Amino acid sequence: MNDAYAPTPEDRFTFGLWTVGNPGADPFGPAVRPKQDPCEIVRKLGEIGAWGVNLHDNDLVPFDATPTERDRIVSEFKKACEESGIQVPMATTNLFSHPIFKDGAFTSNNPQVRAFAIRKTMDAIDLGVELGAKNYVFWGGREGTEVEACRDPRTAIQRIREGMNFLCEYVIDQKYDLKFALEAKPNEPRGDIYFPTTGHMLHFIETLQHSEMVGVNPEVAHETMAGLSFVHGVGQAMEAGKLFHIDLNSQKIGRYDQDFRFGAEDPKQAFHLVRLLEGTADGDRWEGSRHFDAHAYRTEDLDGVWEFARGCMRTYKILKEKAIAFDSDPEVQQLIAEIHDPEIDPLIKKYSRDHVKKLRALHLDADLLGSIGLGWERLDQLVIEHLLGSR
Ligand code: GCO
Ligand code: MN
Ligand code: MN
Repeated sequence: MNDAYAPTPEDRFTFGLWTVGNPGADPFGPAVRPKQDPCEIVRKLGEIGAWGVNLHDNDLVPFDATPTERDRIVSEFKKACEESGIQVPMATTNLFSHPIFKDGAFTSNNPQVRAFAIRKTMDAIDLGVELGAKNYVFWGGREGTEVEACRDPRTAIQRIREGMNFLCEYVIDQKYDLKFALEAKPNEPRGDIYFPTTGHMLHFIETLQHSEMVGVNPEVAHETMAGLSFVHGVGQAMEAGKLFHIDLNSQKIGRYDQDFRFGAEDPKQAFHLVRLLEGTADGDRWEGSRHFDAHAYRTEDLDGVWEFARGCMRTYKILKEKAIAFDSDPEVQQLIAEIHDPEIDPLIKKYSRDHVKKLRALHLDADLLGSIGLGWERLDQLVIEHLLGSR
């Protein structure tokens, strides 16, 4: 069957070992699905048409593996990836599961814990590079507090900066072709996590020694938890040339981190996101991985997991088709056509005394301008009609 929504390598769809491998445990109950072997996951990803797999160090190599065990596991995994045509575009470090990280990794008050975190990350970077990763994600899940009195937030920020500067130097010194992508989250598992949003991250990055090699990895669920527009956050990262990676999933506002199948909640926001990433309205297509950092509902068995994975990709491609149709709709184009005013445009683009003089002399009728309807009701109705398939 010729399926227009069948994923292709150009779609750049990736999943984490921890996402399709998620066994469904939550704080109130244990796993409901068997643990899947990483090589099996890779084979299955190949079958369903994904492009890549991403991993934390310990998704593949157990925390206490010996160097010999590590090498054996890695070489088997590489073989499975090659045989399945699966890339490893991103890797990351688990700096949150082991009790040593219970009060943070890079932000811990104990220098021994901070040293351990840096060393573990260097090893995990080596692993990622060995597997071919070009992006390295930092999600500071435990970098936060419940007891605010334990540390000055400025100290926490300085410690993370030192950690990032150290690890950037490590990558440069090793001559690795690797970029860092920082992932924000407002809370969970900590009461409050440092750098709660992508916007906080974007500023922090500019304070790093090698800011050119550091960008962001925004996640739908995390910005939605904070009640923010994900599309605006991603747009700002793209405009700054700092969107290095993206975590796609879905989430109801004001809840815990739900990590639902892409598009499961708020398909309208998902539509606007796909439209932005694919550049169907304006601007270039973003060429990075479309990574699904999500997992199947706890109600599912393994069949349900693969149904979930196919659903993420399929919904993305359906939304892409909708975005193309929407942006080629003449009525849409007419409604959002940019208004050009050859007299005014140059005046407000750049300050000069002459421009100030000309601006002051302009006749601008505030009441008239304020009385013009913009047609956004119609525009949004067109969004809905395209989405619901009646246009
Ligand atoms: C979460 C995060 C993680 C990270 C992953 C990679 O809230 O659990 O989104 O899934 O993305 O650890 O750094
Ligand atoms: Mn994530
Ligand atoms: Mn998440």
